[in-house]
This record gives sequence, structure tokens and C-alpha cells, in this order.
Amino acid sequence: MAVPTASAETRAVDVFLQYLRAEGVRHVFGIPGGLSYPFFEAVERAADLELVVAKHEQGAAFMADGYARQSGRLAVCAGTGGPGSTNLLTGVACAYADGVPLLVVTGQAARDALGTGAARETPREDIDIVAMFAPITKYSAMVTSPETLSHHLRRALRRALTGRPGPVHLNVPVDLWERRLGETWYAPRTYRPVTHAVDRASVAAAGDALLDAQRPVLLVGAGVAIARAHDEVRALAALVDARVATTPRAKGVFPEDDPRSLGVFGIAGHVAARETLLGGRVDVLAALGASLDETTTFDGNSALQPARSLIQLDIDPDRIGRTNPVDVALVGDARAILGELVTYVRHAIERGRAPRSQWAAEPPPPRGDARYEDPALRSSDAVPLTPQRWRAELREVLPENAVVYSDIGGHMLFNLHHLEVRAGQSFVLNLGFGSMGHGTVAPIGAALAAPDRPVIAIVGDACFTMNGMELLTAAEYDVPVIWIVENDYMHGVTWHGRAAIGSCPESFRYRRRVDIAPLAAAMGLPVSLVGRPGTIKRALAEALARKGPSVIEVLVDGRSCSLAGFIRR
Ligand SMILES: Cc1ncc(C[n+]2csc(CCOP(=O)(O)OP(=O)(O)O)c2C)c(N)n1
Repeated sequence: MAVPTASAETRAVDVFLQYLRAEGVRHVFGIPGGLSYPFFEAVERAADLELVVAKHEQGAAFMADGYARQSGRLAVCAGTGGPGSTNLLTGVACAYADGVPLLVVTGQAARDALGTGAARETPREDIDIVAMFAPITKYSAMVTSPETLSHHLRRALRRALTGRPGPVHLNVPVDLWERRLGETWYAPRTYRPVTHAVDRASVAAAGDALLDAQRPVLLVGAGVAIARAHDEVRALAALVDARVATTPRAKGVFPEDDPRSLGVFGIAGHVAARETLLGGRVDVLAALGASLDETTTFDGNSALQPARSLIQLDIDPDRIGRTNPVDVALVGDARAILGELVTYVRHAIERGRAPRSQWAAEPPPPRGDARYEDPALRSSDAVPLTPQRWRAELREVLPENAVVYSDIGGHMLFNLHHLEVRAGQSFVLNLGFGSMGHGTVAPIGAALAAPDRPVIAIVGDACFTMNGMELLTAAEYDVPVIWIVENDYMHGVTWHGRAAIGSCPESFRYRRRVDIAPLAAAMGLPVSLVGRPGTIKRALAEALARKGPSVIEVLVDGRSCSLAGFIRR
């Protein structure tokens, strides 16, 4: 890439954008305002960058998050000073919890006005915006001079994209962007090392344990998805004949139609995974990119401890051994380490060492309806629909390369349990921070990052009403997300949670029904209503054929099926 020569005409913002381009950035998500105007104007003028103006800054952060998750690259969101910055916080926290690389740019009052009571200023002495972002980013700083802008930016990019990825935040006083700079631009390889250290002794210990295991199980976590190590996991499972479960957040990272798949282990998981992992017969368990947190382990369940060896791989040493003591720790990038592990095991087998897995002598994990709780509800003809029924039907029409997003709520539990994510498809949810609205809005970013893949969001009615105004953004920019809004006219998960402990407060039900289809139609999206068995297939086929944003509202009887069994097992 050509290095732009510094000239007396180069502005700070031009250098800034050049760094972003070199990191592969093509979209900036945000809402312009007076304290960040020069930044947004420069983005808008740049022919090779698209400014996506959201309806709420939280939406901009969610979209950037979806873009980064899908592309595996840095994504950028930005807001003006004051509330334009604080509105970003929840979205940035989601990215931080799930290890998603974002650059967050916020506006600030001009340096000579800072601290004087300038409109929407947020200096250190007052509403300290840098401090607010600090605990939810890997770097949060105010840039105090044009000369140090590139220094802060390189440092921020290095942190966002090195080790466990995550968001970084730069707060920039408005007068600084247009200042002239006489400085050189540096290519990413000069400030952002891409090195993958692999500890060979630990790889050998893990390989030996897996080769000698009689009942090896791999528990695949979201770290495998971040590292794009799907193929390495499949190769390892085949070589040592391991059975494979995923954490809820990694659903589908190992294909659920693979004969070795046990499905999801953890909240709303599958019987086969639960009985295998907690059944006391697993001798070697390899937790790969899985931090073994509450949604996976049910409070650090000691029954998860395998008889002989717990192997844990994570890029962040702080996540190793948090809940369960490990025998072999593999610290580093999942793809690099699993690549080495596969090579080690393959060479050992080529040299005559036979894997000792006994799984082949046992019945395979259940398939079809036998995999699920309440299988009868998957074929129920009830009207309103059961949440199980329409999901069972969806399986037949879900495109083979679909990206499925879930939001947070009871529908998430049904998505985790009753959808099957097959090879080529992917499933995404922000279970780390668990914010409602993420699964409604992040798919807009995902669809921009992957125009060749159908992106489908399965969300609840309350998630939709919380952040659904961003459908206007999708309509404006013609982003082809299909929203399936499951309407039970209440905060279903909360209602069921309370019902499980014996009280059903009516406050979780709406005083007034909210119909989603007319809302979406008013936003300019084509809509369809699904209320009967057998109708989701056609609705989805029509939505896919439109190749633009659209909404399918599915009416379900939320109270008829208890979610309590999903929440704790
Ligand atoms: C921002 C935020 N507020 C509150 C919650 C707590 N919460 C989790 S799910 C939920 C209700 C979701 O309702 P809905 O979208 O209708 O889905 P359902 O449970 O009915 O399927 C609430 C209030 C949350 N996770 N995030």
C-alpha cells in the first residue's frame, strides 16, 4: 500500500482515515453532531468509505459489532459529545464482553473551551467520558494534541486487534481534526504484530491425553469462532474420534448435523450434551475457547470435571481455571494452537499410534426429534403456534449459508434448543453481556459485511420495541436483513422465570398488545404475519426472494410452554 506523503496540507482527520482504510474499514456507523462534525464530514466525503447514520448511537455500536463479528475485522462506531457518547456505552460493553474489535470515536468540546462549561463537554473534571469507557474497553483516552493523535490511534488499534480482541475508545476535541500535520503514516504491520506463540510441550500433553482418552469430548466455545478455527476443531474431532458439544454462545461453530455433535451444553442445551458431560464417564475434556462461565457450567458444576484430564485453551490466561481446575493449559490463538495440535495428533497416528476412543462402540448421539425436550410440541397443531413448531418447520427452509442472529429472552432459549445450525450456517448472540436489542440491530452490520449470505434475526417483541427503530436504518440503506419477531405479548423469559418460583406478576405482560407488523410496515418494510402451522416456510421464502429488509411476525402462545426447564438443569 502506498504511503501518503506528508504535506503541509495533510489534516489530522486525513491521517486518521488512512489508518482506518489500512485496517480494512469501509463503513463507519454513528450519528454526527457538532462536537464530532469534522470527523463525520471527512468520512462522508471519502469515496471509499460509507457513513451509516443510525437512529440511536447504541444501534450504531450494535451494527459495528455485527460488522466486526461477521468480517473478523475492526469496525468503527462514532458519536458526538455528551449523550452521543454515553448512548454508545451498552453496545460497547456487549463488544467488550464477547471480544469484538471496535474503534469507538467520540466528540469533545474544543480544547480551549474544555472545563469552561461548554455545551455537552465531558472533561475529566466533570462527566468524565474517558473514565466511563475505561472499564468496557481495552484502551480509553482523550487525544490532547494533533501531534499525538496517530500515537493514540496506533496504540488503540494494537490493543483492539492483539490478543483477545475488544473495543477501544478515543475521545477527540473538535478543534483537533482539521489541524495540519506534517507526519508519516505507518502500515499496520509496523505497529501491530501478528505473532502466534505456541507452547509445544502443552500441545504434546494435550495431544497425548486426547489420543489416550477412551471417551474424549471437545467443548467448543466462542473463542473458536473469533479465531476462525472451525476446520481445525472438526479435524481434531475426527482424528481422535471425540464427541463435540458447544457452549450456548458457540452454537453451530461445530455443525449440529455432524454425527459427533452432542448439541449445546449449558443454558437451554441438549440432553445428549448434558448427560455426556455430567454423566461421569468422560475421561478427557478439552474446553476450546470456552471460559466455562455460568451460562455454560451452571455455577461451575463439579460434575463437569473429567476423570483424567481437563484441557483448556484460551487466548486470555485469566479465563483459564476460573471455575474448574485444569490439567493442561493452552494459552494463545485457537487457530494457531489447534493447527499445531492437529499436526501433532496426525503425525502420531501416521507413526502407528492408535487413538483409544471407545465412542464407536456406543449408540450415536440422538438425532431428529429425539434430541429435543417436549418433542410433541414440535409437531403440535395448536393455534397460536408453539415456539417449537415453527422452529421445527424453519429447519427445512433455512438457507444453507444463513447467518442467524438471536436476541435475548425466552426466544433465545428456544433458538438455542430448537434450531439446528448445520455446516455452512452460523448462529450469533451476545450472551456475554446479554443486552436486549443487540440481536435486533447487530444483524444490520453483519449483512453489510456479508452481502452474499442471508442474514436472519429471530427476536422477541420486547427486544424489537427496545431497539427496532433501527429497521428504519436498514430500510434507508436497503440492508437485506429478515427479522422474525416472535410475539408473545410479554417479557416471556421473565414471566416464566417468575412462574418457576411460583409467582406470575402481570407487570411482565403488556397492558396493551403491541402488534409488530403494522409498526414495521409504517417503517417501510414489507411484512407478513404467521399464525398457523405450515405458514412460516412460505413467509421466509417470500422474504428471501425480496432481497431487501423485511419482517415476519410470528404469533405464539408464550404461556402454554414452560421455559423453566431450560433455565437451570
Ligand atoms: C437492556 C436489557 N434490559 C433488560 C434485560 C432483562 N431481560 C432479558 S430478556 C427480557 C425480556 C425479553 O422479552 P422479549 O423480547 O419479548 O422476549 P421473550 O422473552 O418474550 O421471548 C428482559 C427484560 C436485558 N437482558 N437487557
